[in-house]
Amino acid sequence: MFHKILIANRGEIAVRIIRACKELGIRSVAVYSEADRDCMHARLADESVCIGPASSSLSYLNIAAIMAAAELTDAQAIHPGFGFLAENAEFAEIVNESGLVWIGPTPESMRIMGDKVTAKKKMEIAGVPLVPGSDGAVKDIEEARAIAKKSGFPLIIKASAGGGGRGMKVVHSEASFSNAFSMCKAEAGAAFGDDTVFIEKFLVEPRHIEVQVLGDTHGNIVHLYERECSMQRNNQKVLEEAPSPSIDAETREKICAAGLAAAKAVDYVGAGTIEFLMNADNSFYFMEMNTRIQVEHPVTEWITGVDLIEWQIRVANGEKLAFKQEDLKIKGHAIECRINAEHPFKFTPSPGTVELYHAPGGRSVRVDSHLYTGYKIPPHYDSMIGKIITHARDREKCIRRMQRAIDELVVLGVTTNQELHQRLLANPGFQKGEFNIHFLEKWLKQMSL
Ligand code: MV4
Repeated sequence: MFHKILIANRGEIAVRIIRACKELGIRSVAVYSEADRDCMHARLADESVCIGPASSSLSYLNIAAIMAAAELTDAQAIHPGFGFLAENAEFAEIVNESGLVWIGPTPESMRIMGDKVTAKKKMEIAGVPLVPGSDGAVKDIEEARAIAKKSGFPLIIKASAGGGGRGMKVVHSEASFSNAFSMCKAEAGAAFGDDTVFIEKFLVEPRHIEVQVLGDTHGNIVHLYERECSMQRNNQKVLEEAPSPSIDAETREKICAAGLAAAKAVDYVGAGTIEFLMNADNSFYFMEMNTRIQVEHPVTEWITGVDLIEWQIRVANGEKLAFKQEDLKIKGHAIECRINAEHPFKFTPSPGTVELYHAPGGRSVRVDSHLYTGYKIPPHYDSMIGKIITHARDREKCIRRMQRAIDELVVLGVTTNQELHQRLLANPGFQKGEFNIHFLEKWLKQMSL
């Protein structure tokens, strides 16, 4: 096993990875920006190295500084967490070529999945269902018009180098199509340095369901069932759960098999997620693959009993998966609420000093957070300050447990989205499991707080 791992991230996920390292007897190296000197991850790690100023581009995205920190501390492997450099194939390659171990998939599979047109081609060959639309990239406006005429409206134009909601445009009628197409292409070129775009039929009220996969370097790949991630606003998930409350056993088997086929098509190594959109009739389509650990991984950990960060590290070390697909069964239900330092209904960020922090506890409650009383939340990074995860035998009990856990949380000094969660958990539509990706935004509009 590795004797030392560098964690190229900050905050909650860095703390999560440091904890896994400690439990495995691996020394940890934290990197931190000048704004993060007093951040929990820098304190919890065995060693900490400052890698630059507050601005992410000069610190957590600064490859040279991170590699220098790894060299200085004699780290053997690098865990990227999520966000920042986690899906940067070039960084993964630099890590590997420096004789260090990248705790993640091969740069090759990162590149394939990072390019949505290439990813869709792979998925088509693997027999994974795709949203009807253009056959790959759309070269020019003439070709685009022909496809639009054939598939009809609404449709969606997506940048091949985009993802996670970046670089896409929904078009409702022919009148606005040409403009939207040129705009999307130009914006993609400016944002990603690649103006390749493709077209899909726009699914009107889908759910976002994603399948967790895990592969080792010996060719073993398993799925760890699905997560329901439809509860989102502005492409930011707010609450996730596993299993999905809206699918039956038969649909579950199908979507998990599709996720597994997707992972196998790229000989996937490590933890990854296949995102699908699902219609009301339970038909589903591949959207994209995230080649990283995700924020919402704890709900999967809880229903399967698998420590995903531990297994990311183990497979990076060349170990074989110690369980087979048939060993993995769903146990109960898990929900995660993301706690953000922001206004609960206006969503404006709320950095500043945490005057008091009291975390919920008790039976079947997990809190993943880097918060402590006196901590000064810097304004430079994501507003997520922690996650509360609950587990129970069934969904109803799990919701009740989450309600009491959210009520127990105390964060003074900054504003959090605690009240949003309280209202959401009490919402009949949520409680019935009857929602799609537009539910939260529509509901917020109605409330007009
Ligand atoms: C779509 C779609 C509807 N139809 N594609 C948003 C994130 C990125 N992964 C792709 N996204 C979407 N693609 C087709 N053909 C709707 C979305 C979408 C969405 C998807 C999942 C969760 C939240 C979303 C919010 C807005 C749009």
